[in-house]
Amino acid sequence: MKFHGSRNGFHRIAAGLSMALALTLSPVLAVAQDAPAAEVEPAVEAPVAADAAATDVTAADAAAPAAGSYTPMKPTAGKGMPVERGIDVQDQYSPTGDFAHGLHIGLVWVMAIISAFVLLLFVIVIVRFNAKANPVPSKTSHNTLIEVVWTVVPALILLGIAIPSITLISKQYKSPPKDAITVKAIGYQWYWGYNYPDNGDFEVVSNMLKEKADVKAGERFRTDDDGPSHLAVDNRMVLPVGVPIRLQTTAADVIHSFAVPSLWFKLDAVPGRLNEKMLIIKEPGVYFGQCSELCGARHGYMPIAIEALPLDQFNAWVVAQGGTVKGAKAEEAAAPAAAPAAAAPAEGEAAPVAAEATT
Ligand SMILES: [Cu+2]
Repeated sequence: MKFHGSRNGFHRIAAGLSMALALTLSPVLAVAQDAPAAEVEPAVEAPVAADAAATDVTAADAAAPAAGSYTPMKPTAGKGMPVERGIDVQDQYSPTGDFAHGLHIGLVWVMAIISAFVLLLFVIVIVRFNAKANPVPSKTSHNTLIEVVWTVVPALILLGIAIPSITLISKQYKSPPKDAITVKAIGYQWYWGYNYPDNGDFEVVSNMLKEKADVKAGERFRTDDDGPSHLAVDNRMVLPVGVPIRLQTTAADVIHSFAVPSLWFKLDAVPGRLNEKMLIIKEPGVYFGQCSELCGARHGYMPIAIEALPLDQFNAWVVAQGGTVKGAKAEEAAAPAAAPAAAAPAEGEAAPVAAEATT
């Protein structure tokens, strides 16, 4: 009977292992199946861009002279991205992230001190109270003082951890103010769409950039100016710096999760639901993240790249995308955008953006 039981156990382990192997291999197989489908992707982009232009004709007009105003920012090595041999949380660029990082460091110290203390007690017991060193053991069964201490001290430690933990939770769920800029991240299988309802309701479609070896001649591929491999995208989510953003997430097909570690932001994107959280970005930069909910075969190939710009540059980018700026007329909004365009002649990179917006 016992033997039979252990055989069952063996079967269970074997089944588990083969399941794990199948899961490990499935992305590879799925990618292989997906290859022809990937070519269709650009077609998805075209109608969206056309839509954005069609809904706001004046904005599209304004976009034409502003074509050269936006040049994608070069990411800073090690900022807003994972670093080689990194063992700590990524450096934080949001106020909540700063608080959370401080708490994380504090908790690591609490854990280290408690672990060292327990190890010390073990060593004392092993050395001083083994059968050889202490042949006649004490028969003490109660010590009120020790019992009170080992109950009260851990309770105080837990209380000390609970206060900043609950503070962090409340910071993470703080509602954005009414005048916050709303941006909606929509998860698709397997890319992201960024919708700007406060800025003329245009949508940016963001796909991962492939490596040079993986694209056909003439197709765009990733360079170091775009960002690290598997994190760089063709069109980034552009956000303003220093102002509260109402970042909403939803999905069109299955559950995705919008996560950017260096901004301490993670929020599930659920079909039929609109989740929202406030985000404040402290300084300009490019911040990378990934979908963090296992969403299907190409789950690992839908990175997130946020480019944070000062508010005036963000507004100029909005106008260049064919959007509108809140509280400003189209001409006024176009003016700051047109100025840098005149100063810096359009680079090759910026041209396709303009073409997309006007087609
Ligand atoms: Cu996903």
